[in-house]
Amino acid sequence: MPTSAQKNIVLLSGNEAVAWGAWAAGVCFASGYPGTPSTEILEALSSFDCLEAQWAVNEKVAYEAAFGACIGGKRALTACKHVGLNVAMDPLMTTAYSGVNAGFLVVVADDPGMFSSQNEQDSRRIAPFAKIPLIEPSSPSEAYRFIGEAYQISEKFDIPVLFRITTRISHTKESFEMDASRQVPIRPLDRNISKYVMVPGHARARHVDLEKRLMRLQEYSENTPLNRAEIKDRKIGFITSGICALYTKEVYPDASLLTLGMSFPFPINKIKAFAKKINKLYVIEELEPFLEEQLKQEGIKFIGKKSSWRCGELSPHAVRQIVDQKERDEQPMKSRRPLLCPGCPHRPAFYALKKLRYYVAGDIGCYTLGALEPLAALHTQICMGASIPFFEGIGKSNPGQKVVAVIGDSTFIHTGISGLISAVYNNTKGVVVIMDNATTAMTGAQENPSTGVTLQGKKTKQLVLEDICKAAGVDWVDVVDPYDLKAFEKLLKIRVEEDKLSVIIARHPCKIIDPSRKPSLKIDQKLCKDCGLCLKLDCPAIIRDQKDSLYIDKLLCTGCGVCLQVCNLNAISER
Ligand SMILES: Cc1ncc(C[n+]2csc(CCOP(=O)(O)OP(=O)(O)O)c2C)c(N)n1
Repeated sequence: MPTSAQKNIVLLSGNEAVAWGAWAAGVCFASGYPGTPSTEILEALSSFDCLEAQWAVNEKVAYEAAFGACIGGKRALTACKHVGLNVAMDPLMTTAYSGVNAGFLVVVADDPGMFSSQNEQDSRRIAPFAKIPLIEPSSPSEAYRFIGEAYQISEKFDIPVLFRITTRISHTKESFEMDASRQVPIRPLDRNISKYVMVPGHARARHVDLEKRLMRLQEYSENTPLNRAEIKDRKIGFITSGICALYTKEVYPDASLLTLGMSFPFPINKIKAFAKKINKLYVIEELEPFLEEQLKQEGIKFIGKKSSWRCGELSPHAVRQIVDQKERDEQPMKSRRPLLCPGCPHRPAFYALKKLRYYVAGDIGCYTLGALEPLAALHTQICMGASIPFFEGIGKSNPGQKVVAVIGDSTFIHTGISGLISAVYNNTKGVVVIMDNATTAMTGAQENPSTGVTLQGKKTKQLVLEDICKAAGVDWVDVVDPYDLKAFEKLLKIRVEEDKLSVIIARHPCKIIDPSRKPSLKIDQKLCKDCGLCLKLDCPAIIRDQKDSLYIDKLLCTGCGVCLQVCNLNAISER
């Protein structure tokens, strides 16, 4: 939001800057699926009434809906985290061939250091693979400015543009002057069949055309001010991109610097010209040696980083160490142990699963924390939607082993439904638990089709999970409140013993969206024998005092009553 009427000085995070940049560039349609660190881009776009901003069920659908808007003649955008881009790879690869009508941006937020991700893939490599240009801002203000430029590139060269940021840019705030005016360039709906119907005959021609477009983009990359050389001290110089440009500037303010805001197609002549002027040339980049490899190919002499720096995030300190040719020596970051919130409905479900000693094929969401001690009741988590297919494969390869799949409501809708249909089709037996907390909690409680509300707060048709499961052909579909531990455990035991495929929907709203509380509980010290059973719930409200006795923290306790059901000695009661 502008904070000064005269100068429009704003303080924005990188994600907000992307949204404002897109707004100023006339974006009319934006679609995404939540994923840290990219989530706030769509959330910020949702506040503009002049455009359509949507959560899609997954990144592939988001990409395709936004691309549809681009064919329709409106500037469009899709945003996701790095692993989300993997889900959207299918349309991404072929829309490079077809090209665009109105401008189309794919904003991807990588997560070096894996603050909230299952891998730290370097999405820059996707640009040459998909043959699309790559834009990398190094700050929120650049993110704002580069968006407009990226749309022009997309339209001029008839191509989707990959706009890559990282956690540090997404979540860092910068104050800068913003030209808060909006221009909306619109094109007519494109009816060019040979461009948008990628049958082999058309696609062959579009591939040839894509190579020509890339050659023109190469020339553009050599001359664009997005790639900027600052010649200062010629004894030492750096080639860098993204947030690393800021780190390098901070540590070596007097050095020469070539910052690549458009790092694919690689501006090789500009780089050669820069390298010639510099005595000692360094390449500073996070994760993969993406720039280094290009320089090596061209025989340009430079000093790069040791391979230990391929893992994890960089920092100004890291830049100094890379220049000193040191190995990464940082100790792993000490962080607070993650755990489920007090009153989280996932907790009792995992308590029961652990007690029954089933093998649990898990998925990604808050419920993945069920893998941590003392619950330790979730045995796999690789990518979104993998739980049900894993459950199928593990069960079929281990007859006799009781295997259960566990998946959240948002993840089920994302890519779980297809796994369930496949399990039904292939005569799979066993129990799938859908942990329905009525929100996408992991990424900050976003709406999804089962909540019946859109990103822009409009009421919509609510997806009924039990109807979907029944329609998929599941034999038994039950709904149970996991707060009722006994009922949940009993049902689970019954269904696991049956030679059928069943779904149990463990339904209770997340405490973030329903912060209501009951009176807090207390432990009667006279009855408590410190057997440790309640501690197995891993509830943050159950704490040891200085005398080593257990007590329940009044402020943290939500009164969910799960510990009360677990205690065999009736030592827990209402306050
Ligand atoms: C492909 C992909 N997209 C997005 C994410 C980010 N993400 C992780 S879990 C999750 C959804 C969690 O919601 P839900 O399944 O309802 O479980 P909850 O957190 O509410 O327990 C999201 C969006 C991801 N890890 N991978």
